[in-house]
Amino acid sequence: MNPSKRNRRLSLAILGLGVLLPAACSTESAPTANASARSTDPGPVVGEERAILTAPPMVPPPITRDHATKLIVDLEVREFVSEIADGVDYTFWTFGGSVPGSFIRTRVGDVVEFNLHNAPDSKMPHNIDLHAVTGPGGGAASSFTAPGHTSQFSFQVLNPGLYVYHCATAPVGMHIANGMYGLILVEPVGGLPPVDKEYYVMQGDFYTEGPYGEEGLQPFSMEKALTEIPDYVVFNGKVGALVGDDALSADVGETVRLFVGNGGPNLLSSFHVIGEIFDRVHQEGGSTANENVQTTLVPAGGATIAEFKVEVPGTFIMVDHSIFRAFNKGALGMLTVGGAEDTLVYSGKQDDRIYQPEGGAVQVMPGKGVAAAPATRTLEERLALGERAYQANCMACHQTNGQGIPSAFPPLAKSDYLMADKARSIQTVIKGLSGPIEVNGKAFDSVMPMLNLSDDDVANVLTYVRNSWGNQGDMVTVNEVQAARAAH
Ligand code: HEC
Ligand SMILES: [Cu+2]
Repeated sequence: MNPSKRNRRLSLAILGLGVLLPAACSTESAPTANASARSTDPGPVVGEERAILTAPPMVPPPITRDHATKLIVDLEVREFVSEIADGVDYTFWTFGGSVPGSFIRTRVGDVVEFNLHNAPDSKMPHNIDLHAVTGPGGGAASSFTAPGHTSQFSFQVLNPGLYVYHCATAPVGMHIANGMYGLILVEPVGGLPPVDKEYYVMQGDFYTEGPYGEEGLQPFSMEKALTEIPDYVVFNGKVGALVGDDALSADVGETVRLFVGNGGPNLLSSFHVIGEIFDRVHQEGGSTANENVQTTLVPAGGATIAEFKVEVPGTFIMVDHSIFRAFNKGALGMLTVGGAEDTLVYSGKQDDRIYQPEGGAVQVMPGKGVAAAPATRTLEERLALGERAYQANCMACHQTNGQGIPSAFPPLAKSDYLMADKARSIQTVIKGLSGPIEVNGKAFDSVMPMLNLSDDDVANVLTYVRNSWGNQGDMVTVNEVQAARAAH
């Protein structure tokens, strides 16, 4: 789900300013006194206010009050169809209209009055189990809500930390698989240390009837969910929810705090930011901080707080380091850091020269001198061999159906750039490509490596690519590939 547009506006619309009332107003607040047995005494509950809720990747502002309060939360369950990937629709069930659901920020000792609304046009009843609740079912039994109804219950947050909440209505797995999870933060007495940027990122795995990238409305597949082999693993509800214009951002010198959750329903996340080291990780969302961490494990139904300072500019890619999920199933987001270079911390590429381990003799490129392939093939042969060459050499980046990944790998399917110039497309495959290009109106500025393919392979793969996924072109021949090699 794209967090930037409708959801963000909706959640901002329900922001309420805290209304402070005299302490005496609320009799339910009385039980708080016994929480004082803890070493970090949250003190008595004073007044009441309405919780600020935000859609991902935004986080409500830090809590500045120095006392516990009665905190009123209004969360509406909504079911709707939205894109899980470009061109692929899915029926999401949501807490607050986004996946993950609205971020709830509380302070230890707060008494939360929770109002769970289920929209009148919902088809299913829903409830909520908050891991921050001390009590049977985490609130599930008290919050079971039919469409068009509201349930109210209240609980006191006794333990600071970052907690997952989720729907727990049967079939529980299906409600979670459809996007019904989010995070609730319980700040300790005195709050969290201040940082410059805070963001909300939550992973989830999705199971669809059609394979990854198959267009149209995709129903939930119970069979795939049971075997725990998802078609999609995404951050914030959609492939590409956190890339390009929707990437997280920070400036050099700033400190960043990521509230990272994993809704599952099945997979564990090996959360990693490429090119960054977490200075501090509150593993499992708890109070102990580990330092200098590369990859942190976020269990299904668990969370982590990762903090780091950004020292150099560039694009930092967030992944689930179970890496096929990142490059082939969607678990990839971006943090864009602006500001001045620090070449001592990171130099960038300083030199590129020929490496000759055997001395200065003539280098033989792999792929040449192999048994000669026939110079002529039928179109059918090239298409069949080209499909295999595509899967072996191109698919990891350009994806199963040539759809690419927004802002990272351009599409080959219906690519105007590809189809406009056959000779250029041959050059791209034999020499690689870098620098800014525009494909179907979208800008890319990245690097495609040089691939050491034989002339026959290049002819096959380009014949295949130029005749697949809506592209229509003529055959690419070995002669044309040889001419392209000679031209440069
Ligand atoms: C490691 C990732 C990677 C692999 C593998 C890869 N590409 Fe690319 N490809 C890219 C990137 C990145 C660009 C865009 C480069 C830029 O921004 O200048 C690109 C651009 C292209 C383009 C031009 C843009 C467009 O969308 O039409 C074509 C054509 C292309 N690749 C074909 C292929 C083919 C065919 C293969 C396999 C033989 C392949 N690529 C393998 C990453 C890759
Ligand atoms: Cu539900």
